[in-house]
Amino acid sequence: MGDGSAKASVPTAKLEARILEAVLQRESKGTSIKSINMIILKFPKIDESLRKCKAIFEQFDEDKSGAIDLKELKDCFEKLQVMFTNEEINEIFKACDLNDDMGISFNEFIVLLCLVYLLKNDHAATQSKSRMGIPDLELTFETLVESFVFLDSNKDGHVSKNEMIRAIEETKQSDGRIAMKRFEEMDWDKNGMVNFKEFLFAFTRWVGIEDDEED
Ligand SMILES: [Ca+2]
Ligand SMILES: [Ca+2]
Ligand SMILES: [Ca+2]
Repeated sequence: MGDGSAKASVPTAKLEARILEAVLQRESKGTSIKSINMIILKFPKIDESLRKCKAIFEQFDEDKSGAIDLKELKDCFEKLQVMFTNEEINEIFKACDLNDDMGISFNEFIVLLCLVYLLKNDHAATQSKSRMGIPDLELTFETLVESFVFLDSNKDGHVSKNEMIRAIEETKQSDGRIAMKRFEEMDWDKNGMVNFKEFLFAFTRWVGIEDDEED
């Protein structure tokens, strides 16, 4: 856990490109979030909702190993009626298995579901109101997407350090140093930019979700 080294694996590049494309598309629609304080005010609700996600996680961890393996993930998508090709599922699995232990832990699972939510944005909109049959969580995912869209003020799909600084400066009451620290935590590969996936991983830590938390 907590190993921040950049992964050199190429296979997820295609998926990363699709995520970026989906983020850019979503960004063109704007956001209702107007300040960092608005995001922070939503933390308790996000936290509560993501904790409920634990029950879903446990349900799909069929062998109760504490992690979701590739086969369990396939079953999971089937049950949620999320349609992906085998190749796509492999890519998503790899992209979200941040510590490369061939299992999706709880915080990795939250990121995974949120990415699925983002990627399934367009297709499912026509079918039903809920994309994945978990409306509560989807509302939270939407808040996370909106928060990212707000922070990425030039809408290029990445939150830069300057964008973070500007957002903090606009919020006079907020402690800029803490926010800067948070930016640095988010920027896993230390390239000065935070992509949507990095943002999500950081978020699962900010709201206090731990892997090995007691029920
Ligand atoms: Ca398992
Ligand atoms: Ca893992
Ligand atoms: Ca940007």
